[in-house]
Amino acid sequence: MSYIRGLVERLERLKRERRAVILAHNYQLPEVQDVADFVGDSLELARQAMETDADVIVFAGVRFMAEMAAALNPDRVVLHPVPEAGCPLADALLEPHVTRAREAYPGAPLLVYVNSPLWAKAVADYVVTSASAALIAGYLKNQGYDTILLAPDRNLADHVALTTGVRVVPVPGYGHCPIHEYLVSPYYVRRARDKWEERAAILVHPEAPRESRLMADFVGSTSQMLRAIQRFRDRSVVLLGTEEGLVYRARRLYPDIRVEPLNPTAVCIDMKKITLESIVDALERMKPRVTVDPSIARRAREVIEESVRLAYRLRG
Ligand code: CIZ
Repeated sequence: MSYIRGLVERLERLKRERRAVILAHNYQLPEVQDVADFVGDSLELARQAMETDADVIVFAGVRFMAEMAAALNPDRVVLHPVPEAGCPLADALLEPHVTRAREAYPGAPLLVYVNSPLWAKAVADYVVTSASAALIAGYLKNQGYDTILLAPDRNLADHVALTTGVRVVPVPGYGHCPIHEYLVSPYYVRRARDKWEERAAILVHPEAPRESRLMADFVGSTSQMLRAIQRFRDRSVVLLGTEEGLVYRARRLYPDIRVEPLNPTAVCIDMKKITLESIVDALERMKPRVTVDPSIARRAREVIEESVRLAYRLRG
């Protein structure tokens, strides 16, 4: 038997024995997406986990995602195969940033992006995804707030400010995802336009810099991009301006549409730390387990649940 077939068979056997599901983020390696029970964005996955009757969740993604899944599923074992798979954007947010921002802007609601540590979700007024941030900011504007705080991505804060007209203060001022900031930069968008002109549809993530967003045909989260691809099926190619792993997912969903990465070097090495071998190993040893402080997890869960309910209501 081939090495890979043997590995996948071991994985399937362990999954049955442990009553486990594998959740994989849209940015995971193709072979990890292939063995996953669900592939999606971080919040979709954490909520998906709540709907399964599995005893064990193997989270193939970065640490903040695994922690959110653990917080939303307190009665299940959550395994994160490579705990050092972190997120520099999430790690940029520290407690003094929040304290100082709350002091500087008293009464301003704090929106915390899912790409953040669990403690920050627990102290947030709302937890937002890149898809729900503008909706919730618009709702707050209608409630009379003219200033809101958004942590930790400054580009998402700018995107929300531009699309809603609300004053959005980024907390801290410099938080960014290096992949989107440097590898979905205006240079790569211009390079694609020079090559393809209007024959390409360019879709970029809100974590990309303002100039990249302004030149794109569409700006949205990974799940919004996946849905939007169909709208551009008349173009010669759809270019995804985000971590390149999303292209594999998109090609599986739309085999008849040509989908390419805007920049094939936009690779998040933390996302790629989760391998098939590490998943098999985690299931075999039933570790590394994700442990979260129960009181922080409870408060984070309440804020996430309330925010999700509000976003669904606002979407109509
Ligand atoms: O929340 C997520 O999964 C991330 C990191 C991005 C997105 O747009 O889905």
